[in-house]
Amino acid sequence: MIVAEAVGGLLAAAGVRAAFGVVGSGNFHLTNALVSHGVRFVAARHEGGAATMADAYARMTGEVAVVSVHQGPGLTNAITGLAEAAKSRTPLVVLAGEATDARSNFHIDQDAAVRAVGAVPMRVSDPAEAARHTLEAFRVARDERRTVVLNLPLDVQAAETELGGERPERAAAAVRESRPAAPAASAEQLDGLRRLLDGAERPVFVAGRGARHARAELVELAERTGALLATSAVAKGLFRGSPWDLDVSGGFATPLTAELVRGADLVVGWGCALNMWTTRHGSLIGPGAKVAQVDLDLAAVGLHVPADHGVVGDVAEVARALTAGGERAGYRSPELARRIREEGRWRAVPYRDESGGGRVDPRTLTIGLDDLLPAERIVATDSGNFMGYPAMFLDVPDERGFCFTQAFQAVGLGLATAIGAAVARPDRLPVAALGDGGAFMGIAELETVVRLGLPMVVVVYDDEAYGAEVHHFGPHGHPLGTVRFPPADLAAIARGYGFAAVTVTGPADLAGVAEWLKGPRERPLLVHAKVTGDRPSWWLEEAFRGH
Ligand SMILES: Cc1ncc(C[n+]2csc(CCOP(=O)(O)OP(=O)(O)O)c2C)c(N)n1
Ligand SMILES: [Mg+2]
Repeated sequence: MIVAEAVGGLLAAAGVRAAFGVVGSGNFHLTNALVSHGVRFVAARHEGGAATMADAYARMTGEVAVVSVHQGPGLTNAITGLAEAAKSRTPLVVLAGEATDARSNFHIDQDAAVRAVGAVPMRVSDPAEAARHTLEAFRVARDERRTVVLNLPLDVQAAETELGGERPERAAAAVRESRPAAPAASAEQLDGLRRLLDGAERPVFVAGRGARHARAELVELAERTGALLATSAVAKGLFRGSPWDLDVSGGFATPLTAELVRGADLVVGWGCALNMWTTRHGSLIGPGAKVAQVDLDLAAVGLHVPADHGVVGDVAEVARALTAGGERAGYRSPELARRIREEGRWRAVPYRDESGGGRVDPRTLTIGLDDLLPAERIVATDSGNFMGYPAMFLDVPDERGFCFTQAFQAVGLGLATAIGAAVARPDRLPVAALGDGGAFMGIAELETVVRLGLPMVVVVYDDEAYGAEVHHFGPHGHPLGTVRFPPADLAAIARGYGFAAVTVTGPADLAGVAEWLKGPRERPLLVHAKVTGDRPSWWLEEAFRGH
């Protein structure tokens, strides 16, 4: 057996179930070996798409996903998606062919390229060590939550190896079964947090990515301590169903949520960085409020806003350790329960519908879609001026109903995100919300949606512009010719790919979406929404402040 085949077999034995990639000569045998060992392989049309599909799949399943790319340009095409995954601590193993001979057209310094974006370069450098190197890459990805690029020099891939005997299989199974224990929080750190919770009149929990497995524990602790429950954007949906759910804290927060977080006397970040987005540059932390953070990583404590107290440990275990104790009403009152019920969602915030002249108000569009689309949905959004509309107005059933690949703030990842999420959750209707700029940037993957038979709804908020730039620079009188585009018939383009398509120029056109939903949904649907473009979003102004 050659090394390339052995590596694929080992990753399957370690528990990998899905791989995404673009196959060239340098990853052909690797990819076929994955497939022959039962791993599902999704062929993307661009490596950037493959990386983001894998990222989204890993986020929505909690599994390690594999990306498979050709040496050199196959890897560089994937780099933007890998930067997003690395920043988000998504566990990925990227199998990259490698031309080590500097005279090869395909040669680049692959270690330097991936290290530059925060991924971890590793290598199968010796056929005799292929099992050890491969399983170590898998272990680092899973247990250290890293995006690992496993370089596979072409000559090493082609070398014969003794692998395939019982020992490597057993080693892979051992890695599959092993789970290192999270660091146990110290009694002193736990006591400190208990004192803060027991002394707080108005505690708010803000749960992030590191809390997505800990809903039950946090709901119970919040019950005892009288805390209200919010999340960062990446954990949106975690507390759905609780009457004390404030939804997302930060740029997407409703006026009520912003008011209540700002009014807290204790904010506890649970597996949550409390970054500039989640705290609106710190402005959602009230002047006298105490801040505590619970995180696996000590370095996360106090990184973005000053923290009064840090607990290093697993969110669920820490919450469980604090659940016993006296009950407090805390921030919870019948009056607040009523306000959260009545004002706690963006839909309840009044606005004037500005649809007209052949264009639909993006708020009206999104509320209309929220009414029509089944509740069992999985929403992915691209980046841009439009992105708050789907993030704020489309409700999601739980934390696995929203996939937000925006740690790198790259435009163009939205469609691939929706594909990875759709592969992860075939039971949910996938919804991709894109701007026209992001739609054109990631457009190659429309073919992937059709080929995979995904019953996806792709909504394009088309303002014929890079609206983010228009709104940022327009008011200062700068020329905007570089960021405006002529109308493009995105519905026709989508039909060319094999989509069904509806053009929406006013609220009445949503009838076309209802029609599609009633049908067999054999083809995916693209909703080409010609949106009004005169309204800048203040959440994007927030983003520009962070540049
Ligand atoms: C890869 C990448 N290129 C450029 C940018 C800068 N940028 C931020 S928003 C934006 C416009 C996106 O346009 P569109 O998708 O139409 O959304 P809109 O802002 O119009 O709602 C651009 C070019 C970026 N963030 N990422
Ligand atoms: Mg646009």
